[in-house]
Amino acid sequence: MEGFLRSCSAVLKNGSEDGSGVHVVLGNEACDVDSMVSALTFAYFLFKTSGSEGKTPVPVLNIPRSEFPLRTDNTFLLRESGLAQESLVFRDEVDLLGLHRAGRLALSLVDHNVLPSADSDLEGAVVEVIDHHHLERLPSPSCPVTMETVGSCATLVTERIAQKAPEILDRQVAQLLYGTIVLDCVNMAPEAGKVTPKDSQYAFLLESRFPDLPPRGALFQSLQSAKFDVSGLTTEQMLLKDMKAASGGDLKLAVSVVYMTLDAFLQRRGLNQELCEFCHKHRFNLVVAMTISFNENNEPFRQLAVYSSSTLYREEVSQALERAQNPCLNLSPMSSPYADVKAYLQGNTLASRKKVLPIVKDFLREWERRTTRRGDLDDLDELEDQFDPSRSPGVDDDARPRRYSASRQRRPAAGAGAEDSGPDEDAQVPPTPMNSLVEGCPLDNGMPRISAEAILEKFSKMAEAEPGEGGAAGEL
Ligand SMILES: [Mn+2]
Repeated sequence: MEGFLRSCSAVLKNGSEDGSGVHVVLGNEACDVDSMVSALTFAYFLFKTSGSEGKTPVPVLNIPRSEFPLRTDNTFLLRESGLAQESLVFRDEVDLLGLHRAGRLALSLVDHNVLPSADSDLEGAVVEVIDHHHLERLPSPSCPVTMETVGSCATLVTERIAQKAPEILDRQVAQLLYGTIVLDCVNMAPEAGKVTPKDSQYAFLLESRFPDLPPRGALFQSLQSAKFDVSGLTTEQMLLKDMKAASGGDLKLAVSVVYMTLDAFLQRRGLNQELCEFCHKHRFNLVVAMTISFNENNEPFRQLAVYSSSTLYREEVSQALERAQNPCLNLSPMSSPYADVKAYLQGNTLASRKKVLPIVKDFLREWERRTTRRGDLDDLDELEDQFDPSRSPGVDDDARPRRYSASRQRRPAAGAGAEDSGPDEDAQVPPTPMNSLVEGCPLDNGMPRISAEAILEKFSKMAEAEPGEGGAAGEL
């Protein structure tokens, strides 16, 4: 598998010279574990069985490479299976449209069955579909479709391999497929309502052929934890993973959920500098970091930090949070190693970001009213200077968007698993897929209890909240 993957990037480089064909296997834009593994293993199957009519099979992960570290469950399974990220090919590394226009592209879709509108020009290249989502494509003689509503698309790829070329199934390929099926089918628990007889059949087949695969319960737990493990991320990646942006008047801020203790977060080397750079790069004046961790009884433990290089903004937002009554956050100050960071223990452990964001937005509306009514730009700068005489105007002015120019940021691309799609929010970066941690996340009330009731309740809620197919929430 590794050798095959390494040859793929070489093929893309050399192919541009010799004009040979490429058969790309493409997963969906959420690039969850199922999409990644289905693309890798189906392309490998085509490669080993010479099933591509002279074109070289290449699995392509449907996100830019820079976003891959945020998919911590993907990176975990890849690492556990002994594959290197470097050997993967990402969407921003291959010109699919160019290849198609040159008549050199064949495209197989796995884990989705229609191309998003932005890719509709590639439709002519689609030669096959393997998917487990609701079918939105008309069958055609030129494009065979394998669609079954099983728990995981990886089950359908396993079936194809088992029926057509069982000899190519080695332990590495088996572990990728097995991990994906177990994750998508919620540890094969019937109560979760995901697993089908076919998923069980092929999970069992993989287990019997490779008895040394990790036990399914342990594998499921480690994949589930990997989803929430941010320890390998940079500070910027941590803040982006589950971020919502909001603005009012001249103030643009981010509210990020960070899955570690605040103490550990604040102890990260160079944190103050990294927060400062984060604000500059993403044009925020302030960041609220809401940390969540779990005690030995798996009860959630919440802390909260407010960062801004501007004392005025930092104090105003902190006071709004301290004074909040709906709900009361029950904040008690903690010591902070940085003057630009206010740190709190959040006594109200039930107040997730879903509860905190409205408080922040209320404040922003009020702030906009207050500062706009003041009218004269200079008044506010004077006021701010009173709060923060050490402020460096050059730096701060650059970081702060121009007042009264509350320009709308572009909406995140549809189909990218956009969960943060409230109409009144500015989202500067596309949100991470829904299988990452957003509000109402399964961990908000403790580690997941895999009981029938808990899962059924969670899933019926998710089904209500997310009627669309194709996003990663539909996958969990
Ligand atoms: Mn899937």
